[in-house]
Amino acid sequence: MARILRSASHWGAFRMQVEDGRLVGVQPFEHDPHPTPLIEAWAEMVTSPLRIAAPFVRRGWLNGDRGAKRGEDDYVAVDWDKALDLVAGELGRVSSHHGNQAIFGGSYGWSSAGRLHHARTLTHRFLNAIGGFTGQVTNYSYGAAMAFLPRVLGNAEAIGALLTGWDEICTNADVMLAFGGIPEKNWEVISGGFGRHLYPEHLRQLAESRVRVVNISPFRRDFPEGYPAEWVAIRPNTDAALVMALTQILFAEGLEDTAAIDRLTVGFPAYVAYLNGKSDGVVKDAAWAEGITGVPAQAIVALARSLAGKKVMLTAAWSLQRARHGEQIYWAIAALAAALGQIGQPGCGFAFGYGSINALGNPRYETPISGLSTGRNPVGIAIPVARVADLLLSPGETIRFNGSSLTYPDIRLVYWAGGNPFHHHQDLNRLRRAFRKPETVIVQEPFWTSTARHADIVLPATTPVERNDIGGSSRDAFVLAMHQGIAPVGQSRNDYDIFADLAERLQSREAFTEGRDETGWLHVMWDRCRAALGRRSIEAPDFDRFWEDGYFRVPEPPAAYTMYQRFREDPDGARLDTASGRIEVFSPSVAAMEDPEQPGHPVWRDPEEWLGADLARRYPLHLLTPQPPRRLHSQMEASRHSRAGKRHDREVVTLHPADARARGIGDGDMVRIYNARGACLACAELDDGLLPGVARLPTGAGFDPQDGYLDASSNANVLTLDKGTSQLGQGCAAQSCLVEVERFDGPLPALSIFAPPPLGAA
Ligand SMILES: Nc1nc2c(c(=O)[nH]1)N[C@H]1C(S)=C(S)[C@@H](COP(=O)(O)OP(=O)(O)OC[C@H]3O[C@@H](n4cnc5c(=O)[nH]c(N)nc54)[C@H](O)[C@@H]3O)O[C@H]1N2
Ligand SMILES: Nc1nc2c(c(=O)[nH]1)N[C@H]1C(S)=C(S)[C@@H](COP(=O)(O)OP(=O)(O)OC[C@H]3O[C@@H](n4cnc5c(=O)[nH]c(N)nc54)[C@H](O)[C@@H]3O)O[C@H]1N2
Ligand SMILES: [Mo]
Repeated sequence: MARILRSASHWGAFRMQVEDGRLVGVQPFEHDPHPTPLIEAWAEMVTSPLRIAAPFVRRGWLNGDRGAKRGEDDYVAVDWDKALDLVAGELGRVSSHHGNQAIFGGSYGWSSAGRLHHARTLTHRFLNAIGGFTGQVTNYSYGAAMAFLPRVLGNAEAIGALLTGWDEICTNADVMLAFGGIPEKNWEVISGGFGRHLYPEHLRQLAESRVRVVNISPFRRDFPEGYPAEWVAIRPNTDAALVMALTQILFAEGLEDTAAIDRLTVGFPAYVAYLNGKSDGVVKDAAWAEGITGVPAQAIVALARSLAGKKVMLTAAWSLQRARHGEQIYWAIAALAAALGQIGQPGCGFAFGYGSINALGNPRYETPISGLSTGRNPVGIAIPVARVADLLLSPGETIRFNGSSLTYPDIRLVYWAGGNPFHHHQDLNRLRRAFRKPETVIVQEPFWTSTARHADIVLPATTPVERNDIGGSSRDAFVLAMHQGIAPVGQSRNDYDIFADLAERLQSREAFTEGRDETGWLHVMWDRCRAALGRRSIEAPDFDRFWEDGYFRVPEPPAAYTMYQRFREDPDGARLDTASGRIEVFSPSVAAMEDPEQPGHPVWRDPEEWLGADLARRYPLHLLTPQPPRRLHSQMEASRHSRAGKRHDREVVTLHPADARARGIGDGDMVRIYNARGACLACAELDDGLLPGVARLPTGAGFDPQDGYLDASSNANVLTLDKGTSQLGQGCAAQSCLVEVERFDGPLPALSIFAPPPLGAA
């Protein structure tokens, strides 16, 4: 019997139907109860016209232009030997003339599922093998929290690791406050590939439980329709003020849990003094919070009182900290949970991101599958990911980051594989200027993305269905065999092989490959996984059997898990990894940064671009740029499934009917969204479940720059703010963004993003 061919993506595992060497269709993984139709995009997209057919070099670069026309030029096909010689030559030149810190290889991005062929990991491994590079730390998802939360909680597990289980919440909690809701669209994906979409089960369990759910968000549909949830409509970026008022009320009314505060935290008095206005004369009470959040004071008081004495779970979407001063909301939530007294009690306390990604709150599978190590970076310089444009534009400038100083090196060469900065970064017109600064930009990609169109040398990479790999995530029960279904499309090659051949040219092949090829590494990866399972007394088969079976299922662990339970039971024996061993409501190490923005406890700082700003008179709508429901970021944007969510190939922007009426915009009208940084086009959808004054435009549309200002497509990041969350976290602050919207009656400009750029003859 022919083996079933299987593969996996960040949006789920699937089986491949291959006929005559072509991928003609896919079927969902048989154990996935709720597969997403996005998996069907594979059959369509692997041979899409947007695949990069061969290695290409930008014509102007070949003729000596070092960046001026980057992003506008045509491309010339070259053979692989020539392309690799050019790339190796440039790496060697920059390394010997300027040092390896002049090579920027952070290469942020999700790339593809599959742990071996993870392009970003391989980029780092390769660049380390040739002497290192300037890298990137933290991430776009929760960078602000990731940087500073360890100072307050001892680690960053509360954002991404194994969270308090849904079972525990549904069985034990009375109330769940969900800041940013629990939007079902985000549960399509997990990084690395996975077997099961379980969110509808969790949601049903929640609906059938007696848990009172409160969705605190500018958007009612952030909690799925048809499920019981109260909606508290709040102005974007103001949640910290609401949480501070809730905490202030608990203390003012003597409702706080003094015993838990004493046992689990340090530093409450300084915070309470601030809440009571001792340090700045402003009492952070309900009336104060109403002025900022738009939530009526009476409702705030009622909400605070309704929490006291109840078993409460507090959660917030990751989006809340992708805003100016986004650190504060997470810190304030941890403090509120401490004041309520239930941290570590079954199903209670706080944890971030239940609505942000699939599998948070699953049982603790801890599936032990991992890929290659990146090795050590001898350069030792890394910027916070979202400071990429600053890095390129301002060599020599020094910034503060999480208590340290960092000076930007002078970048001469950029190498990107597995990410799309012209999707993920903010203020793209500025990023475009930044991308014109280095001497050489190398991009390795399967598709003609906006980033590939800003490269000098473009190397075509395979997709997962063209190679063998092993996928999986620690939060899901399945280790997944990923079989090669078809031959590489066009002249594309695996990232691994590209790097191995480049390493060869730079005398580092052995360091990169350790003498192994794809098959050799897959055996090593499986054997490590099998050994780790064995240490937990879980028996797994040998490689051949695993490969034939197509997956291995990790047995169900005990479901009950609540974060901080051991710490609560024994705060001295199971100390947190903070300076005090406790939750630091006041952090001496943050206070010692002498940053005027950070007194050392949670603090309200106005996010500058928000509905309370002076700028809102000119740009009166707060633009939220959520994750797209029909794709992963920019991936598969050109597929039928993604395009079916567009109108006239533009994204849908959601507006409140009153805001639309005031601007003469009707449902289905085309609009131009603009601010001082840029403009783009979208199609209006009216929804009275959105707070007036707010607009929502999903990310992930291609970038089709016209004139340094207008994007002919709907890329939200031409509008967003390119500024760190603060000197503490330096995270992405995309959700702090004001815009104006007007009806667009003109003819729609032609889009170039759904066809390759001009490809000329040499
Ligand atoms: N305005 C705004 N912007 C945001 C956000 C927001 O909320 N608002 N969210 C941010 C967040 S959380 C994130 S994580 C980022 C995501 O940003 P990215 O991760 O950069 O976005 P992707 O579109 O997933 O880019 C992955 C790229 O890898 C390529 N790729 C896939 N497989 C392979 C492979 O095998 N080899 C190679 N070489 N390439 C491959 C894909 O074709 C794609 O171009 O966006 C951020 N940007
Ligand atoms: N389908 C799909 N799912 C995805 C992704 C994808 O591209 N496609 N990307 C994945 C990735 S990389 C990540 S990091 C996660 C991100 O997960 P999140 O950051 O949670 O996702 P968002 O969609 O940006 O935001 C969730 C909701 O928060 C609300 N919100 C925004 N700002 C505020 C605010 O200031 N206050 C309040 N109360 N609410 C606010 C918005 O209405 C939004 O719908 O999503 C993952 N899931
Ligand atoms: Mo993310």
